[in-house]
Amino acid sequence: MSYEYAADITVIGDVADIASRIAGRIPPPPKSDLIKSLSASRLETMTGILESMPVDHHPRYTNSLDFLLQLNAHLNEQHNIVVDTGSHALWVSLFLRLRHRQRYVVSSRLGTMGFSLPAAIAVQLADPAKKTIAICGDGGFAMVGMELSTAVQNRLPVVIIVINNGVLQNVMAQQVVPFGTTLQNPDFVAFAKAFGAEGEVVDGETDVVGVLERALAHREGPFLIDVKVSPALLAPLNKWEVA
Ligand SMILES: Cc1ncc(C[n+]2csc(CCOP(=O)(O)OP(=O)(O)O)c2C)c(N)n1
Ligand SMILES: [Mg+2]
Repeated sequence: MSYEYAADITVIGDVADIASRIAGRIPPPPKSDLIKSLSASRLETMTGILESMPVDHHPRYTNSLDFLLQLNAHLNEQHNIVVDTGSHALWVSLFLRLRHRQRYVVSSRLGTMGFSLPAAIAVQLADPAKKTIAICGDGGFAMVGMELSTAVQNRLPVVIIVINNGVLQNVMAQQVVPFGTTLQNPDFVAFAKAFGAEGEVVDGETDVVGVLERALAHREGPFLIDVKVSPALLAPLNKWEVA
């Protein structure tokens, strides 16, 4: 409460309960010029991103946008989604389409790297009828990868999507001279298999749909997808931060 800004009125309780009680008392906000300009600038930004995306596909890499567009087509109301912290989270917040009232769990302003795998384990335990999808960076996954052990022991069918760009990109993009932000990663699929989980790589030559179908159909335990992304592909908002 009042973590960053002092609140005039503080209400503590269940969000659904509070929101439903005050919903009828608040007049709908006027479509102010500010809101209109924000939606216009969002559209402009997204169009700019789409137009600037490289169209030639690199055999070693896919890109976050291509992958998310395919993922969108496979997610439905049977999936809960957990997102980590880093530039991959910017791609997700812009391009993952939530159309089915899926639960979407983030650490939000806390910005906790390594959040998504343990959180996905908790969500999977709390809502076992659905499948939990964790989306994380290679840096964040490396912080908590040992948690795969818990997921395997409990046969939790979580899907862990590691957006693997070989860098701590969210930090690197803000450095004038890159320092301490490149990662020498293990083979994440071999790592997952060492725990008894399943795993597959997605690069520029992979049949992404095939991998997604196998991952989403897998019921016996965790399935890790190692999505190889170029370290040079900047996330959409980084350019604003360094400007
Ligand atoms: C526990 C923790 N340590 C450090 C940070 C600062 N931080 C924010 S994003 C980031 C890099 C994330 O790298 P990665 O997980 O590979 O995601 P990418 O930005 O490459 O998509 C860092 C170090 C943080 N948010 N949380
Ligand atoms: Mg990374």
